[in-house]
Amino acid sequence: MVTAATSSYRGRRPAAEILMAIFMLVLGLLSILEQTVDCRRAVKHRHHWKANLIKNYLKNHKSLEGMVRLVDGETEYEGNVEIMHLGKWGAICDDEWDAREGQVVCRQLGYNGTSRVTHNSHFGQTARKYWLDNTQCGGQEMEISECRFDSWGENDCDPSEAAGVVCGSPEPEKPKYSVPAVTVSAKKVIRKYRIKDTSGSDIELRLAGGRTSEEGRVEAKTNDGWGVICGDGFGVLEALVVCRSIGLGYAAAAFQTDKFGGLDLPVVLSTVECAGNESSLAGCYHQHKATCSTRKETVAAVVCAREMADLAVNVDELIRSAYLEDRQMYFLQCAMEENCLASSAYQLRRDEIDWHLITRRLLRFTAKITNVGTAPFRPAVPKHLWQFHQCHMYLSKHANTLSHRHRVLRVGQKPMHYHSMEVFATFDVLDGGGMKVAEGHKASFCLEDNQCTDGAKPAFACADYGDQGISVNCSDIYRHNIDCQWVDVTDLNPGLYTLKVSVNPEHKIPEMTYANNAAVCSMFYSETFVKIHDCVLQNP
Ligand SMILES: *[C@@H]1O[C@H](CO)[C@@H](O)[C@H](O)[C@H]1NC(C)=O
Ligand SMILES: *[C@@H]1O[C@H](CO)[C@@H](O)[C@H](O)[C@H]1NC(C)=O
Ligand SMILES: *[C@@H]1O[C@H](CO)[C@@H](O)[C@H](O)[C@H]1NC(C)=O
Ligand SMILES: [Ca+2]
Ligand SMILES: [Ca+2]
Ligand SMILES: [Ca+2]
Repeated sequence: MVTAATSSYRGRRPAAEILMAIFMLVLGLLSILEQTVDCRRAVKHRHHWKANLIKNYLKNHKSLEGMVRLVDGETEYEGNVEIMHLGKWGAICDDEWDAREGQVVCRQLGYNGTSRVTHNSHFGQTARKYWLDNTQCGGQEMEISECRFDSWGENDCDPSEAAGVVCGSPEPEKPKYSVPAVTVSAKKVIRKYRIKDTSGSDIELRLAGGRTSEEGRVEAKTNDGWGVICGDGFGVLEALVVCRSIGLGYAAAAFQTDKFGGLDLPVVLSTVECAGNESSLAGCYHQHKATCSTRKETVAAVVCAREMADLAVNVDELIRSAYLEDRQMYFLQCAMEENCLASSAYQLRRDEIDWHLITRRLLRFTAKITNVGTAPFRPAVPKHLWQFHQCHMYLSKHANTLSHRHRVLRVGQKPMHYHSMEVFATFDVLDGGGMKVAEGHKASFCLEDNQCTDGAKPAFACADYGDQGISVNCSDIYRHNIDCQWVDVTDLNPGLYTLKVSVNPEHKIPEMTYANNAAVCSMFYSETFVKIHDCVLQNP
């Protein structure tokens, strides 16, 4: 039987901060001792000694503060990202970790662009505390610490959520490390191999070590015989392919763990990466050499289920409802607290005295999200961990801000973590080259049945702390007039763009398929109006 328990990382002070406090306390005690014990000593000398100590401490801190490095990669251009804060290295959580963050990290390291960003502890589980979570860069920052993020150390992530990057090789004119030219060009190739090309197209799979036949560690039979899959990078998309290919339906959970045993078995596949729609694991990618690079070794494990939720974005509602609104920043202050405006708005608030009189241009639309699956969609959040956001108290719908959630599944003695979903939907505007030029950020949400069809009865309602979720054949509707239900397009020039509305974009909550989770539409934007048309559904 599976029982749920909870824990929250909120309110825990960073150890380094405590050390700093102790350091200051000791300094204070020293100065009191000095004053009482050694009265005749030269006052000047004493002050000099103390000032130097503090000055050096701060100087050392300053030069290292915000520094980044890549760890556990095969080359120096790749790895999990770690950042220095208060004299201590920490990891970065993969929530909202995407191309822009990768770009900033690689630039900060002096490398030539990002090849890709990685999630789910692709380069191994981290043993470090997370310094950053929910990072949001504009892309032009020189250092990742200049981007917006939850405050230092505040996070809801477990060790299997480390963020990583694969950077391009250093620019020839200013190489940061002296690497032989031959090596540099060789390292530019991203090593990605289809499993069927290297380990055979007939990968047999089975589950073992679970309490039911629907759960357990994943065992695979390749040319090397039966063995386990290394846990590095293993997530919901990979679990979905595993459950599908052994005929057990859909993935209800993916784990990087040793709770189902298997550490004594040979590793036959590692760093497996799927798109989620493959019919067999053979269609997925992996690292050619099957090794677990991790300090803490884990194997891939899954829980499968026959019935599953499946969210889909309603395209007609999107096309029908889109319009532009110009709004003064005075009225957008709550929205700013929730990171719902573009970076330039925050810059204005810093730099301009009359910032609250400046208007922003918002592309507003209604997002209707329907559950077309066979099981209710539930955010993995127990009710008592919901946070109540003061700014949103006046709204009848969306009264709760759901963030900092943590759900723990207990197997045997030790807890295992379900990933939480902080971002329910994302709204992006892309230019002709596929570059993100504007984005909406929807951290605050409340899931409920606003409209049901095919005889389904609404079961979820947010009012009065009701249960949250979306029932089968019901839709959750975010109307165009709700706070943050927009993309801030102030910085956009008139022209042709692509609007992309994605739901459950980071695959944090299991679904039947993610192929219907993003509506990708053409967008015509002029000085005075916007037209959304020709939408297709695809992967987020
Ligand atoms: C750096 O990136 C630019 C643009 O992407 C490319 O033209 C150039 O060849 C790259 N340099 C190296 C050394 O990879
Ligand atoms: C899976 O989805 C990708 C796009 O995300 C697509 O290119 C590919 O053809 C799909 N594969 C299958 C087997 O449907
Ligand atoms: C949902 O709608 C489909 C299609 O109309 C129907 O077959 C199914 O029974 C409905 N399920 C529920 C739970 O209402
Ligand atoms: Ca981000
Ligand atoms: Ca987070
Ligand atoms: Ca879906």
